[in-house]
Amino acid sequence: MNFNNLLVEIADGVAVVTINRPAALNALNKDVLEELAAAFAELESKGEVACVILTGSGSKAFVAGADIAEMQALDAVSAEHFAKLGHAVFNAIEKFPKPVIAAVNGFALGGGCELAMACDIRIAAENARFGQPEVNLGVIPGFGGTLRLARLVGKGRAKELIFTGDMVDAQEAYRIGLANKVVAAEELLDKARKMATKIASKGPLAVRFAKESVDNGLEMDLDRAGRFEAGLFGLCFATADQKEGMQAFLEKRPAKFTGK
Ligand code: CO8
Repeated sequence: MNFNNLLVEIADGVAVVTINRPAALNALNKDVLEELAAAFAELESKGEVACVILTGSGSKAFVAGADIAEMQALDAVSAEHFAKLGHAVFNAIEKFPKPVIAAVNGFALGGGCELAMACDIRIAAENARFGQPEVNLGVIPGFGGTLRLARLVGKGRAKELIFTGDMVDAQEAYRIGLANKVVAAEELLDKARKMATKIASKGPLAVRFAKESVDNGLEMDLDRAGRFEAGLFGLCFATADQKEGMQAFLEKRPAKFTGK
């Protein structure tokens, strides 16, 4: 998989996608967004990939935001178009049928924080900094920040972060539920790989259905969400993985899942 702004490596069931514009702190321009869409579309069809890690190149930034130089000249119509492109790409990552872990290796600001929030799990390096500083530029978060931040950390905290434009460090992000865990910067990719490999060893269809149930269930009332979950639970019993998983338990051996 060859891209101008991304590096993609696949090993042991895990794909690592690295946004590679370190001179601009991995800022998201139109090309990066389009390449991210293409990379995830290609990874979806790769049966050998069970989990994806998304990170930024260099030690300073995950992604320092949408590309301000590119955005500066937009008019109202093209800005809406750019925002819709970001929404489409981030929605595709959120709905990607395999888990996506953001390994946040420095600044995750504006569109960078929004991208990390579209991932299923965020592991933060000790030097990570999260924030939605768009008001400093006279704009609002436009790639889903007002929506996903409020869902992740609650309305009050989301409004404080968005209205002040303040950054929070990795420990504070962990405290408010924006980061799942904080690790030493030099261990970030190892820890992310370890978690991804563990997930990759589970029944892939079960993991996929669980992701669908959590994400969709949160947008439904409890009654409908319960019925949705029960339907997916039932669907598990149409898979070979359910038969293998339960048989392996009873035979006291590790399960060999096939994703079928
Ligand atoms: N866009 C473009 N270039 C950037 C960006 C960015 N977001 N962030 C950093 N860079 C560039 C700098 O311009 C600089 O380039 P150069 O070396 O050519 O001057 C290089 O990266 C290094 O940056 P700094 O010298 O500024 O590094 P510092 O360590 O001094 O500071 C910071 C690091 C604090 C991260 C600082 O770079 C910064 O504040 N960056 C901007 C952060 C920001 O405001 N992000 C939000 C952008 S807006 C956004 O994301 C909106 C998303 C929704 C869009 C909706 C569509 C319409």
